Amino acid sequence: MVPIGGQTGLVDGTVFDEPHVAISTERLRSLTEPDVLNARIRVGAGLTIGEVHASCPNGWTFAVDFGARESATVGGAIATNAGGLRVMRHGTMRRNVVGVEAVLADGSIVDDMRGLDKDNTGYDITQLMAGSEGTLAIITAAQLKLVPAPKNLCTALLSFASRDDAISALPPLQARLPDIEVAELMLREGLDLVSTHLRRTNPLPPDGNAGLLIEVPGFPETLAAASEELPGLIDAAVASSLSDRRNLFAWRESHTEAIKAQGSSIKLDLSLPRSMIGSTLDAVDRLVAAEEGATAITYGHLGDSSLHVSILGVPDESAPHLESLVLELVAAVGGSLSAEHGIGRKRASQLSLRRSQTEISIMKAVKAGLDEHGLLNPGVIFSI
Ligand code: 2HG
Ligand code: ZN
Repeated sequence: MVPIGGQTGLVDGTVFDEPHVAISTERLRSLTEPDVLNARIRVGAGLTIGEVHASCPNGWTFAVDFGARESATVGGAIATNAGGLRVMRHGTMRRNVVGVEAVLADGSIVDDMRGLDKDNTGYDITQLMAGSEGTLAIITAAQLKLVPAPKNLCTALLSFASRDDAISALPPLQARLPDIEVAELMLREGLDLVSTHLRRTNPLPPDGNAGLLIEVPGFPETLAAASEELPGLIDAAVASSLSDRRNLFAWRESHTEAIKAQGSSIKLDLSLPRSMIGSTLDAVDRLVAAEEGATAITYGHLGDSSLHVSILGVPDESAPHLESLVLELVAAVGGSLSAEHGIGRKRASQLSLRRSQTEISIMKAVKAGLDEHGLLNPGVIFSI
């Protein structure tokens, strides 16, 4: 049984060659009146993240947000513990879901929709379901947390002379602006692809090689004062209207499509200790440079130290070798081979690069306890 949400994942969590029953959650569209007093919204698993945003009452918002918001569903986002653009401030789906209703492999229904912030009465079933990738239960509804919507948001693209300058700029910026919600890294190569794809001029100045998309509650003057004297800063484009803001976000959110338009690529979704980002990316660049015709397009969630690296131009026969070299490098510095898209079927054979045998045994014991016949999403997380 393969649960299907919006199918926006990258690791084949809903793709299965063997005969199977696909269970779509698209008709689970219940939506109750948002509960402002308790800052909660109760939704069916089939609503999209965009629909949840649109259902938030005035002055409140749902904090999880990402480019695939109009297709990705609540059930899938919980099952994969989706992250996205605001994790640095609000955490991943785990921190924003306070209850789930789900159907277990034996058909019983678990209704853990109580939604209290504190409830230490044994194991946390909702959190167990978050990130379980459809292997423990099929999520049918959820109780989500609402957060106060920031009053004024300042959105800007800061351009830097080098990638290292952009990476080093984040800690001083955060120290001056503790509420930064978005800090997304984009590099010249990626922006060049997006610029061709969107038929717009690259927003970086000619001597700029890296951009940081920043969003922070406050006014442009506050951001200007905080970014003054950042080493390597060469330009700042501040949004002065909603359409400016949309355009700035489009540069970041169009990376996936622009890369896809180039053909097949090795797609990596890496999480790294912040202190290791610069040196690891340098090492990845060296590995990629050794492969003739290959280019790495790196971009993503600098704010929470997770980056997408898509490697273009690698022949199919050398792709697995290059991919494992990069993943071993990431594991060696204490990074993760899946920051936000999960293990799925694609990375199941690589789980032990990141998790110990003891951890894998714990996960398998939980799986066996809830789904003894292995009916739910076989081959996901653990190879068959
Ligand atoms: C993003 O951050 C998504 O844009 C997709 O996680 C990443 O396409 C990708 O590699
Ligand atoms: Zn991402």
